[in-house]
Amino acid sequence: MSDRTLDAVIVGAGFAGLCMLHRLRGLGFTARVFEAGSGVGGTWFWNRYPGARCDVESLEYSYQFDDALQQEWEWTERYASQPEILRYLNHVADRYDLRRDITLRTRVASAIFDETSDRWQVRTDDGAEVEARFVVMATGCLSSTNTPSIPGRETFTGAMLHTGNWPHEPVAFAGKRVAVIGTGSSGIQAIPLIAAQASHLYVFQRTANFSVPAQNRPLAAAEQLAVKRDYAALRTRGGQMPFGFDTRSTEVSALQVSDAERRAEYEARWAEGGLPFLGSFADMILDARANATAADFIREKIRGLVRDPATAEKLMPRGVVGCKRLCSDTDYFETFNRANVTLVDIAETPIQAITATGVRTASAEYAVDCIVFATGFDAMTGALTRVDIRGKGGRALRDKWAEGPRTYLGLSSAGFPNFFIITGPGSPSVLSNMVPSIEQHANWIAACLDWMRARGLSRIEAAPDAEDAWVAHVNEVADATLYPSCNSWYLGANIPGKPRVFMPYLGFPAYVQKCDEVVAGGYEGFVVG
Ligand code: N01
Repeated sequence: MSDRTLDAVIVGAGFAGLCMLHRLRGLGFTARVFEAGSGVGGTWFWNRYPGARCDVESLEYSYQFDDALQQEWEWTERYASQPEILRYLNHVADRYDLRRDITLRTRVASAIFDETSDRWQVRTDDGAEVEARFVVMATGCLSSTNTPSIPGRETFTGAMLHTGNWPHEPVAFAGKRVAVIGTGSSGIQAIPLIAAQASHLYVFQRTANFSVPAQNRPLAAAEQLAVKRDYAALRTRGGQMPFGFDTRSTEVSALQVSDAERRAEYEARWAEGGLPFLGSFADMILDARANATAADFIREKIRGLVRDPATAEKLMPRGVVGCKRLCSDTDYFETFNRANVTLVDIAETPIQAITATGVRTASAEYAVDCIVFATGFDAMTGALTRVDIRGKGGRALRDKWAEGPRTYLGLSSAGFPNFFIITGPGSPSVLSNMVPSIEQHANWIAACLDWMRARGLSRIEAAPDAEDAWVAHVNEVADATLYPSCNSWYLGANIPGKPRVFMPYLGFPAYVQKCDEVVAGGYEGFVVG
């Protein structure tokens, strides 16, 4: 092995890359992280739009690898804001002295596997090359932004922003006419804050979304202390829930209880706030009739929150609660009661063009100074396929995945030895609390490298038959739910031409058990040598 050969190159310095680096260094491996941004933080570095905050509670959306860290870090709100999470990640980078192995402002352009040496040749966009035994993609599930190619976009003379790639300097909306295109989680968070500043805000909505109130609040010291007295209990509880955090999920069917009991449960969850709404009943995402009871409840709430009945009607989602990711908001629906906010239903009157001065739909032209794209991401695969990754026989990952991603456990893809993905397609990832999922993967990968080192092994890759069986299993689990029934980004349906394949794996506890069994079986389903 040449002196220049690293044990691992890690791509990305968000939650995943930082944790992976810490884990590998702790086992005595050499590793370097390459990060395109000018700072660490990943998602929380790029998504700086007004209102950006996590919708998993801060006490659970945090690392658990070091009890001292989770004891000492003080969260100030129930749901942490983007600046606070970014501070936390910078603290982690400093606390564990990670920065010396992180190269910022450097994008990995290609990673080519050399079959004769079992080494990856990794090239960065500045033309530098580095050799590594392993590559770990810690590139995030929601990091490759999607800006729709609306005709005339390049002719717009005002400012154009994307929530997922927000400027570092403050953006002043005061006195400005603003268009927000998109009403997913990002749009729903940003819209109330932009509305509070802009002279007029036009919200261009293609599909109305289900959203529940976050009920965010300052985190009381006593509440934080109570969790910290027995942090392990909260982590264990979260790990046993389908989404990997404490949704207070029940085993009860929405169809087995009386109307009054069902309503009481929804009211309690609404008042409690946030994503645990999905834990109201066990069959929420499994049974269309059960789900319809939740959909009716949320629509009734919207009717009560929005004064103008015609606007309320347009804001009412028609589909399945949770099929597109459930949003969590602060005053989203109430924002449409403001005189300076107009909802433009682009399902009814589609956007035809962006002009020099605004947005033109089939029925009107809206003059604006600024357009905010809250139009999401090429989720789960975009950040992987934009890197030129070539495995055995020079085969490109993007070619292998042309009909949709194929992985074993979401961690590895056949034909790409010594190559790992953190929270890749086929793992719980975006259907789970990302931080525990990331840690579980980083731990699994680090233990795998350690196991190989102890046995003098130089190569590990997914066996094609194990991968085929896993892909079939991921689909089988998804097909037993309501998830495939809508055009969500979980299915790639938000990106024109992207194959329609359900990408995440539902069921965090079963998944962790499977990963543990694979290890116990001597890395069952992998070919090692
Ligand atoms: O993106 P999205 P996001 N013309 O894809 C619309 C996480 N997240 O950035 O539904 C017009 O959900 C699109 O319309 P439609 C979370 O996992 C978490 O908001 O396709 N409109 C939709 O309304 C989330 O799910 C947090 O019809 C177009 C919107 O743009 C994920 O990130 C906060 C369009 C995109 O919604 C992505 O959320 C933020 C077009 N051509 C994000 N193309 C929290 O933790 C798309 N749209 C709280």
